[in-house]
Amino acid sequence: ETSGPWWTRAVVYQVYPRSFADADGDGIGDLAGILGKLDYLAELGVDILWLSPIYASPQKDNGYDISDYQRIDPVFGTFADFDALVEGLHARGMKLVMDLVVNHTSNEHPWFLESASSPQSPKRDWYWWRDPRKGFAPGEPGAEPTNWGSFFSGPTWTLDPASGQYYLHLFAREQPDLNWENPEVRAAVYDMMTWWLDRGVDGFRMDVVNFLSKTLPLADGAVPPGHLWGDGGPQFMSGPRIHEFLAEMHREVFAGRQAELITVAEMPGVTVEEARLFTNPARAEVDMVFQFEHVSLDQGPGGKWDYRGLDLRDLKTSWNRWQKGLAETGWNSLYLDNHDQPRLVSRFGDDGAYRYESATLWAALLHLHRGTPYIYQGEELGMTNVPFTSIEDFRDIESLNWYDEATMKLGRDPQEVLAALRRMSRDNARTPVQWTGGANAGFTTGTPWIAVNPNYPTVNAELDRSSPRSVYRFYQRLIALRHGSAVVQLGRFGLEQADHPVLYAFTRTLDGAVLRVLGNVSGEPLGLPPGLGGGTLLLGNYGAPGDAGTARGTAGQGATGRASVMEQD
Ligand code: ISL
Repeated sequence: ETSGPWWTRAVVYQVYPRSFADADGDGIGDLAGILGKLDYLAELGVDILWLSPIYASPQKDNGYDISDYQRIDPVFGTFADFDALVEGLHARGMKLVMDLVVNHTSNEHPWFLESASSPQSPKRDWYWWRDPRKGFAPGEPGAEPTNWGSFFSGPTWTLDPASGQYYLHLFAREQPDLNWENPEVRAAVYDMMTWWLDRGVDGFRMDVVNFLSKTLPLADGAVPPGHLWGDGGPQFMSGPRIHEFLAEMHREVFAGRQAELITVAEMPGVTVEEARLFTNPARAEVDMVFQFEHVSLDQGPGGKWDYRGLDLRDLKTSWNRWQKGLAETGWNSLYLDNHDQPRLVSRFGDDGAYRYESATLWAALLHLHRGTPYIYQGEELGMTNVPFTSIEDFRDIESLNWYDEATMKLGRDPQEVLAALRRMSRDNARTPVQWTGGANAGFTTGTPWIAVNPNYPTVNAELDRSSPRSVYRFYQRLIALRHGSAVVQLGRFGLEQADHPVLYAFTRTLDGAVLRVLGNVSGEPLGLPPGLGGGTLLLGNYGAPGDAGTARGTAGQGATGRASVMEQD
């Protein structure tokens, strides 16, 4: 078998529309802005554009709080812009994947307004309404129906004073959870999805889709040390009906469609064993999952604000397990960056003197695993974390809520909280894409909604793409390599040197062809262990790009941040 489903050959590019390109000068990126960059994306070679939410939204969580699934938020444009985007992508041989956010809606969605209007509302049961805890009056401290903490700080329950009942929200209070137990909710979502497919979209990235099924009855979770609230995760991650819901969604929405579609399930907390079930083609649930194990390895027990640094061996162990676990059945998504993560070159590499080497090294390691790679806007330019100086610089609801809770309720030192935000805040990924060295990095003619990273005069697309040391050109070559190579698409993964603290080495093997990938993930030159150096260099980040295919066995002198992709003779 030397050819898998079409998406085994594909590379995905994620656009966070608010921060990508602003065509109308209001300081917020828009669909027309994306349309103007399609040639940039086509030249990069990506196959699929995943568009973060553009639906009508109060924008409390930058569009992950949707008030109408079948309208475009005016801040992003119109349906005419949207149709032009679909057409422009398809004309260039690219596909469009939409974000599907159906664990929750906005609290301004008409479904929620109706649900909240009265306990007798026919839509009351579309959301999770509960009485206060037994023995407690509404609003009394501790009266929340469960002790769960929200992903965005505070409790997962908000009181509706009129009815005396609470509603559930795993995220912000403006993001009430839909009740997927109710078949009317599921039918309404499937209709909406069908409507978008009929409009020409090619699939969905499904936001926190393993949270849809909750374990009943809802019950308290353990309170981790140093926390205010309990962990509800075990009660809503991959709950009892999740496979049933996803199989039903597949049947109702995707089955029988002729087009080449794709479904990507974002699943915080998912295990390899569960992922194999979710992505087993025979079960017809989803095509691939987005898992989080590898982006949690640099954190302590306190979670994302408790940064400890990455031990490369932990990453190798984790990725190896996922590669092996989904080798025969199922499929991996490969990512290091997205709109919820800090920038990879700052997080895992050196964003100063060795920025080019770090960015390309991590790109090579990531893209040459078995799975579908994802590039997050700006990653292909080696964009970095941002030197935010004050809490006023941040916009992200998760970051702002945590700052308040940590400083006001937990008594943490504001400077320490700020330092943790600077390292891990989602806003690191959300500053405008740096297109040029001109005003506002060429992102907008107006005032950007969040400040541009001050390094834009030296880090921008114009400069990068005309440099001999171009991160963009390296991604271009990685993508071309995947397109032309069955070994990259489907080869068996073999980890080498598992215990080496700074060398990441692996092979991909298919029908006798062997590809070897070597990366020196350190700031020091590195001698290679015997037996790893031979072969023809297909791609490397040292030496001129023209060396690819000619230089032989040069990885042996491995230098700082060096990556080499060799074809074994
Ligand atoms: O970034 C996180 C907080 O540390 C994650 O827990 C994140 O919230 C989780 O991955 C779910 O993310 C998705 O759903 C959220 C939205 O804010 C994120 O942007 C989205 O990717 C709620 O819709």
